[in-house]
Amino acid sequence: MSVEVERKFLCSADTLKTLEEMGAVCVGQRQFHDQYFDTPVFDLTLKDMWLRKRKGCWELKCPTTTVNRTEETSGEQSKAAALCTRYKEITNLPDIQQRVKEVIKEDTDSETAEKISSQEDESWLSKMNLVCFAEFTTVRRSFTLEEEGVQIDLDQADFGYHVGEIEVLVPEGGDEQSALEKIERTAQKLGLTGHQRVEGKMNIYLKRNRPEHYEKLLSEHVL
Ligand code: V4E
Repeated sequence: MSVEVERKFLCSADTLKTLEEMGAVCVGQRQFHDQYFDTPVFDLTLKDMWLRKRKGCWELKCPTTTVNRTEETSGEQSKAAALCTRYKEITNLPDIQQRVKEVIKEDTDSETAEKISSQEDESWLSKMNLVCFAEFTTVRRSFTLEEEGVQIDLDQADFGYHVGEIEVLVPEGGDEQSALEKIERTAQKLGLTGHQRVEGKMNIYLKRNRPEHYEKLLSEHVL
């Protein structure tokens, strides 16, 4: 299970030119449709857990338990870290079902719980009371900056939001501080100056389409 360390940024008219000038290599363009699931009372997203189906595969993003080691972190470093998100990504379906079951266990009777891990069809969704709350299509152009080992994605969502992200995948137990430093150097090369977190596609989607869900996550400081 890897940890995805990521910083989002707003694209400008110069972004493509800057990527080329800094030696980023375009590794392709792809399109994918995401469907996100939660219970009607937001059990997963209130815990900052994001269950989605993308290209027929299930993925669960969960917060990491890693804490910043302040004695090793300067003020500038922690400011840079605050602009980044870190999530574990689980892609094995039985592990996803197990994790989800733990979170919503109060709502799941034991008979259902036993059956969950053997479900190969999608009936596990209704058994756990999971419904789709967001779906959208993204066109993504991806670039790599080989000397840093970072990926830069430029996303265009079908509801009219354009956002970039600098991403480093850290294997379990790997060096997250070094990932943050790579992201910071890449951000400087891209000329990013903002000191505020840039909103992701989901923030914008929920704000526009699911205001009640958005307000709840905002009031609980998830978003
Ligand atoms: C983690 C998360 C969500 C799940 C989607 O994550 P995101 O990285 O925004 O989507 P995407 O399509 O770029 O996924 P990838 O292809 O990189 O795996 S939805 C909301 N969150 C939480 C979150 C947050 N609190 N703040 C920011 C800036 N982003 C995400």
